[in-house]
Amino acid sequence: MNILIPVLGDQLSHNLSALSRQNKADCILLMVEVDEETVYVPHHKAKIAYILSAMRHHAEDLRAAGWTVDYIQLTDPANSGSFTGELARALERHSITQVRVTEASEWRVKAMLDSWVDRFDVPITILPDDRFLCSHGEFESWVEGRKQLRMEYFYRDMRRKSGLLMAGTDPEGGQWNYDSENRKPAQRDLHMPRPISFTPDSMTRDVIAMVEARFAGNMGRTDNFSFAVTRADALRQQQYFLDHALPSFGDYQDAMLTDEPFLWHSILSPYINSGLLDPLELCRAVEAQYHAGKVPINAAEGFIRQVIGWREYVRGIYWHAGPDYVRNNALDAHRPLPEFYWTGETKMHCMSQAIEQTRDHAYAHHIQRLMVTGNFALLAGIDPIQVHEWYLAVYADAYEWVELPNSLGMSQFADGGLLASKPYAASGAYINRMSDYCGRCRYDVKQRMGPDACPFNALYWDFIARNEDRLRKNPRMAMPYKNWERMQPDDKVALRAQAKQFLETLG
Ligand code: FAD
Ligand code: DLZ
Ligand code: SF4
Repeated sequence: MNILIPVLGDQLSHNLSALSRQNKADCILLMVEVDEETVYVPHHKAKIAYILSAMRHHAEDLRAAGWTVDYIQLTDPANSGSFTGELARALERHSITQVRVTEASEWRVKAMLDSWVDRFDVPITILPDDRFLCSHGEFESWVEGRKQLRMEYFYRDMRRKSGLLMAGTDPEGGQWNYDSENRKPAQRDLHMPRPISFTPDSMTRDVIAMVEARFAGNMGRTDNFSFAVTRADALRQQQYFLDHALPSFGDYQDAMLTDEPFLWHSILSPYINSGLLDPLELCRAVEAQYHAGKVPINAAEGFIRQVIGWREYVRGIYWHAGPDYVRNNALDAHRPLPEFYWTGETKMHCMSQAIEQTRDHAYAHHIQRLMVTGNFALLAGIDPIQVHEWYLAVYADAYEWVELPNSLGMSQFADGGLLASKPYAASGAYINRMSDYCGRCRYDVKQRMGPDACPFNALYWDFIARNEDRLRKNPRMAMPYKNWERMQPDDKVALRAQAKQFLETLG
């Protein structure tokens, strides 16, 4: 045996590039649970439990497939606490002539892997991660010569490249994008699908006990832990989604309902991002459901757009924008993140719903992240780094490459429009249209002024006024600025005073 292959916590795929075409008898796979990964943000307890349990189960699967796996647990007394320290120890334990590793998914870990090349006296090969449709080079070629980077055009190229939902050179159904058919509000439905609840086995229970002991102060619950932690179970959730939720996914993609955290969403992102599920295989299965006449085009296209469109696009933006992307603060927002983001203790029903389900399930769907918690932070002028660190901590699917462009770019417009053509800023009317939250709220979504007024309303106009110099020239913001201009000066002053008064209560 002479090849050492580190397998990171988001590389839990049997077809990982570092493993490809290797003779199993020549290789030792190294998997390590390390402090530095568990503390770079205060991860949700269920997120840590999910990743570590999925790692332990994957190590078993790899062994069953004939690989030798050297696995170091977090509580191992000799554990150095870092990927680099564990590589050094493994090189001492084994007689190794080369190291192969699939590239890291984020800048922080990339810098670490790059440093190994000079640091260790053994050849180190870093391979591209080919679990994505678009390579780094391909994305850079797409960027070249473009004034604006817009997801829609990138997505069309990915459709052509993958052949997904294509009828020759034309899009299936005649349209590239059925987004306008993805915006129905939902009605409560007794037959609504629920994600499968996987009962923790003894390995997962051990991890949960360790997490509860070691990360007691972190946000979240584990007593209701029900994630799949193996590829086999993740495939069961995939099949459940295809059969039960996908048919209505398109219609209700943007909808929100009280005490219904999952609706018709797939709840597959933790499995896709850690490697248990293959995104392209999933998209082909979605396409097959469409061709079999089991799901409408707006569902199949809507889903495939999220995966080969948005997911690939945000990864491209992350690497294109560089390691300093995180420092962007185009709207000059500096307010600290309110404490209720961690507790859910707020009278705004939409916010408490989104945050409480985040605490309970390490999950919120896209519109809750973008138009409730994200929108509130944007309107209130919360420091984008604090917003980013919150999203990175609290969701089971959160890794910086996918979370940062979504939070800092799409939701906070802190990159000044590199990713999104306009800020996703909205008053209470949007939340009222897409949910049943407002009917159950202490505030009145129709009021703009006074103690019962929905805070989103005055905050929205305050955001518009505060950012006039930065946003007025954006053609997609013409309408809000026209409406702001039409308002009576006294109303403008009163709205801004109402917003100021509310913001002061945030502490
Ligand atoms: P579905 O609604 O069933 O969608 C299907 C799949 O499409 C998802 O599993 C995911 O793989 C992909 N997808 C959908 N939208 C996006 C998107 N905008 N970017 C990338 N992939 C997408 N997604 C993450 O995977 N990790 C994150 O850390 C993350 N942070 C986010 C932060 C903010 C502020 C916002 C607005 C969005 C974020 N997203 C993130 C995108 C999206 O919210 C989640 O992918 C989705 O909610 C996951 O739930 P699901 O699997 O049920 O998704
Ligand atoms: C998120 C995470 C956590 C909490 N713990 C570990 C760990 O102990 N070991 C590991 O290999 N990976 C972990 N991860 C996922 C890593 O942060 C992720 O694989 C890196 O970000 C790779 O870029
Ligand atoms: Fe949220 Fe305002 Fe509706 Fe209350 S009234 S749920 S605060 S949007």
